[in-house]
Amino acid sequence: MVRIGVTGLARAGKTALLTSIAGNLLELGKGAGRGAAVLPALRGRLGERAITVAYAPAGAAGLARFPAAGNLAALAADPPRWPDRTDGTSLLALDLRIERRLGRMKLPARRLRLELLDYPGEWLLDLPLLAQDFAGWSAAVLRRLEGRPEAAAFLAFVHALPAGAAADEALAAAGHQLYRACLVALRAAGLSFLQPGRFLMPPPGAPPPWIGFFPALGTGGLQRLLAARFDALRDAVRRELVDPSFGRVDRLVVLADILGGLHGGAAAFADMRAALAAASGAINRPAAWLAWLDRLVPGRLPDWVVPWRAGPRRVVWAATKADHVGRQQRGNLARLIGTMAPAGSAPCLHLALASVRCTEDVAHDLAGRPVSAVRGRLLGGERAALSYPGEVPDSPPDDGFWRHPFLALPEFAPARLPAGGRGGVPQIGLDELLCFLLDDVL
Ligand SMILES: Nc1nc2c(ncn2[C@@H]2O[C@H](COP(=O)(O)OP(=O)(O)O)[C@@H](O)[C@H]2O)c(=O)[nH]1
Ligand SMILES: [Mg+2]
Repeated sequence: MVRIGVTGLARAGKTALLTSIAGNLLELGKGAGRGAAVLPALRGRLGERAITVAYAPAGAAGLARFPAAGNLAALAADPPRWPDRTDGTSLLALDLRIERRLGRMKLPARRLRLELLDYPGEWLLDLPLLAQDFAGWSAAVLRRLEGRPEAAAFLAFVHALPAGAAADEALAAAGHQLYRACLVALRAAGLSFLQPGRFLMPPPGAPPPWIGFFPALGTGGLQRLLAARFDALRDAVRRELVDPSFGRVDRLVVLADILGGLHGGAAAFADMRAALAAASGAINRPAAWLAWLDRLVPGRLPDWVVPWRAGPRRVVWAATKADHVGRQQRGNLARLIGTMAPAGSAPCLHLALASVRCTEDVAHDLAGRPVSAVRGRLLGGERAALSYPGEVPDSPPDDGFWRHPFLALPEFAPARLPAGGRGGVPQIGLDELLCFLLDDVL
């Protein structure tokens, strides 16, 4: 079994990616002639070996099933529609059967269960908490909030707290409400580095006992109460990482709408950059402190630390919705995410991805010079529109860039599926992504 976690900052395109993976793999499995144009690199990797792909029977994992068939029907509709928006976690499970041969002799087929877990992006930003203590985390958060209008009410509350305030449930609850409201407002303003992510996307079921805290810098009983709850949240995050239905992800795909961040302006982009840096730090250095513990008590560490100590075996950082820019710009986009989320020790791929490609590349004449633009149908219309949002920088841009802000990113509608669906879901980069993720098991 291969278990791939798919996560990303909000609205980054997780549903689109899982849907496109299902659509293209199912089409690839329909065999020669049909799926010839689908995922050519993966097809090449398989060589002469035939492959069949089917949805795996439900019920195995006790997780909601990803609605792949319904989503694919939306893309195949006339006119095509984007799949419905969903929150929460779900699992896409596919059974692959890959022919095996020894020379000319056929061996029993290889069976491979592929599980893709739609992991809330908000929770990704809770991983860095594992390496922080409450005081350090609070100081960092309060620094980030300083000067943001959305945080004014919460900051006023925190600054008015006496340093030695005693443990008081009403105070903790009031502060928590204000902090949560502040996170919601910041998310609405387009920011993504919002911690704890579980305040915005709580786990299913009754509110957990750790929920009532907020970042604060005191010395008294209240501070100790808040810190204890922060520690309880970290324990919950740790437990989840090894939950049999939820954790034990051995490959990870992290999606980020970098183009959206560029479009959002200097502050939104800086926030996205900080969020990616924190996430990649947590993924790449799963636990320097565990390596240290390891030396102290070799072979004695409890089971839960093992997968996390190892970290994911393969990591992909993908800049999504890359069909908003022309081919030349997509190279820069992949390099840009590479500088924002550097590789760790595990094999790592940075790429520009469009899970559901909505546009075609066209050369556009800009003041007598050809630039690489794209053309696609706008959402809610029949009209094809041309778009040239500007140059994508290949590293985080300096002040000069923000003086000529990145132009609008139109919302495109999905294109009609080529060859009545027999060409799979049009995409950019998906073939490369799957080859990389599955390279060692194919
Ligand atoms: N042009 C384009 N838009 C995309 C693509 N993937 C996602 N989107 C847009 O982003 C929206 C959110 O994507 P979704 O997959 O629902 O994001 P999620 O919240 O991470 O699951 C979609 O409704 C589309 O409008 C893509 O490959 N190309
Ligand atoms: Mg989704």
